[in-house]
Amino acid sequence: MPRSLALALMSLGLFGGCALAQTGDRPNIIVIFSDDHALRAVSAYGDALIETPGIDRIADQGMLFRHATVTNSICGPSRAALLTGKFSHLNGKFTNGGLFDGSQPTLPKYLQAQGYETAIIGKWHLGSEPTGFDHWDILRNQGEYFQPTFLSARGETVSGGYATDVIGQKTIDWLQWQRDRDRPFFLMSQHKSPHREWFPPLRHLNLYADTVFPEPDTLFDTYEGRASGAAQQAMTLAHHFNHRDLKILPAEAELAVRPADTRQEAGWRNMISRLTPGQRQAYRDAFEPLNRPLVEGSLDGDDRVRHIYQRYMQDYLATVTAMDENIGRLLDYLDESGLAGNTIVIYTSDQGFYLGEHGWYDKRWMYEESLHTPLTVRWPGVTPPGSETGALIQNIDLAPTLLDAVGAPVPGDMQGESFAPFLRGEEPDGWRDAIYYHYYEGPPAVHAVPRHYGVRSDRYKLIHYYDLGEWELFDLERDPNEMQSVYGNPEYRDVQAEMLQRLQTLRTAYGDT
Ligand code: SGN
Ligand code: CA
Repeated sequence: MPRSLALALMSLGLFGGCALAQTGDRPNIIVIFSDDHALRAVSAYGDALIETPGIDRIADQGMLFRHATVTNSICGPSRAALLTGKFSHLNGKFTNGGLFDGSQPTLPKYLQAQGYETAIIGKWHLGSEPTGFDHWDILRNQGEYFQPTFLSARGETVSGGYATDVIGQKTIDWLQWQRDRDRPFFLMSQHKSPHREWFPPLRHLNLYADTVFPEPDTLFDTYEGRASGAAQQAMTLAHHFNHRDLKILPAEAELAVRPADTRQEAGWRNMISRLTPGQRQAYRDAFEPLNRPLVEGSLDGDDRVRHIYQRYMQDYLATVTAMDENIGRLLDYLDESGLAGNTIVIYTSDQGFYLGEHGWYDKRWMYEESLHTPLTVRWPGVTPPGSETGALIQNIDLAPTLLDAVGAPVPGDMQGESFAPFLRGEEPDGWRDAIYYHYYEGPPAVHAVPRHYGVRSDRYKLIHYYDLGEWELFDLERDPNEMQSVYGNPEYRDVQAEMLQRLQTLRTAYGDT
């Protein structure tokens, strides 16, 4: 029902006393947010590695965004961009290190001012305590896959169970029992999955053990034809994927005596210490046969990488499946409770991820797989079901879009644009024709991806690795896998000049100088 009609009916007293009179018909909002979810692991995008019927329901009943991108492809900064509608250089969250400044205005604070009740459940990863949320129940730091510790205004609690299921259940519990039924709500339900080190739930330990996943064309990339950073990173399946990623658990006796020698090893020890001895044994039983060729060293060269790729996919995708099941459960609850009709549901992730493309895992680069993030939005009665757009969207657009959707003013200092017109089935005039990107967590940070900024149009991408003094230019139409930079190629002289100009224009417009 249009808001004006509801207000007219209310003024006639037709809704007097019922819940709708108090909430108006302003939509509730649920943002389901995951961590490191590649588009190739969402079947709504087509040609995916697995089926994700839960997420696909949102897309089938709403709109799919084929070019949703992030401004800085890493966890904390992505979350800050979503909350503030601003690039890192304005919201102050440049890398995963350091605390998010929670005193600044954010989407949940603006929604509170509109009378919304706000809540966040699950992974937060911004260091400082959440602000602008009436209810928060968050994982500490990266969080644990089993028996995770949650932090809330009341302190720390350990929840029994598998993080994805726990977050899924806490989300439904809040909707069912805890929220204020007289107010519209804004709820962020934020999964840890499918983050490294990809611990599947016990019910799915061997779900994909017999599946042979197709390899990406670029699995055996040699990194020629690009800036030097591509060859110097530390995120290859061949050389950097390790015993933790394969879930090679130490024997129980060894667990008690061997100290953790690195931060990563300490994190891993914490993670596996959360499993019960029985759960650890189930992991050993499930994965020992699968890991054996790698542990025994019976595979070499490409065959070894192929096996690692399959192992990686088995576990990564099983964590996606568990999350997708919980998304399905949440959508069922919305249907059963009658909330579905007046609730905007969004599924997105903090960024995409490499599933073997370029021989990699992880994210960070402005290359396509990690620049993009899945995004689908269901807005019943407004967004045409099964619709999609190829418009260039960024994560800073989410805050302005949601404020626009609830009829609130969009603050002038937000740098994103409302894409609500697309959701209403319109093609807005003058939508952006290029996006800007800036990644800051260069070496010696984990995975050794050089700092860079760049611009992407519908066809071209220009990247500047300013610590290396190197550039890349890609023609995405001819070279969708970004294997050969054409920077400096005379054939692209005009394109290069134009892209350099566009980059300068965006840097100036966004104030990143
Ligand atoms: C951990 C992971 C890295 C990952 C960062 C950031 N290593 O350090 O692979 O890039 O988190 O991820 S792990 O061995 O601890 O899993 S992010 O999603 O939080 O940005
Ligand atoms: Ca992430």
